Amino acid sequence: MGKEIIQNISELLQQGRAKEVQNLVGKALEEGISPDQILSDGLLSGMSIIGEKFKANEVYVPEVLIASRATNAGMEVLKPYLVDEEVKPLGKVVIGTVQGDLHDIGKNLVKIMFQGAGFTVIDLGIDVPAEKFIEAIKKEEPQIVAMSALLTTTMTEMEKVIEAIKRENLRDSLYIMVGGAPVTDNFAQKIGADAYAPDAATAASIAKEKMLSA
Ligand code: B1M
Repeated sequence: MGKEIIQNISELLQQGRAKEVQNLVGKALEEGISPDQILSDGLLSGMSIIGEKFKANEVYVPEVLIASRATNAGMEVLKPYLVDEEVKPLGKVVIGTVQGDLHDIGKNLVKIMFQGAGFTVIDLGIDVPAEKFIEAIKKEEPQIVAMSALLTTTMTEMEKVIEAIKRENLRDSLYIMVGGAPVTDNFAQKIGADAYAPDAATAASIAKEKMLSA
């Protein structure tokens, strides 16, 4: 039964049926299926199938977009189960997808994992220019800045944000983390970030370790 629901979540998500995905995620939780399993085998696995089809030109941007909306809708239902409200606050994170980039599923997942680890997260959204990062850093005084990029053409924006942070003399007080499919550890080092994380859970655990050792 559990396997069937998970399979249905993945299939409905690929069809972009957000409301039904939300309902099924709720039902799966009621049936005692773990939030982690719903996330990885239902939502992310469905999104990854869409990604493969997109790459093979079997589906196009509109289909990917509605599937993404369904993924984000499903993640909203899961969020309270992935975030423990009782966790002691660890610090503040400013997060955003860099300028020119509209991908937000990975960024949203990183946000949820940060919240789950006890961070307060200020989410600047997508297509965030360097000036907006600077403005938020000055206003919110976070310990961590996290940037996401999904395109090879936008990952270079991360360096621009870091340069702007340095120009504003804010670099020393910040731990800068980067991630997203085209980003690598090498790239992170090259642009002067403090850490690269390949996935959302690793991002949260690196950030947590950093705060606990500070
Ligand atoms: Co786009 N897209 N897309 N797309 N899209 C990719 C990224 C692509 C790889 C597809 C492909 O061709 N195979 C390709 C990029 C090629 C490249 O540059 N190398 C691509 C392209 C080309 C484009 C357009 C240019 C297409 C077009 O218009 N012709 C266009 C660009 C728009 C723009 O941004 N300006 C575009 C548009 C879109 C949609 C809007 C339709 C939609 C996004 C909707 C949304 O996000 N709300 C979309 C989607 C959904 C994808 C794919 C299919 C899925 C991305 C995703 O959400 N994955 C993607 C193909 C793929 O990745 N297989 C693709 C699931 C998500 C959980 O993974 O975001 O990688 P991800 O996050 C991971 C890690 O990377 C990490 O944690 C997460 C997992 O735990 N992580 C971080 C992410 N951010 C982090 C930050 C951190 C740490 C870790 O900070 C510390």
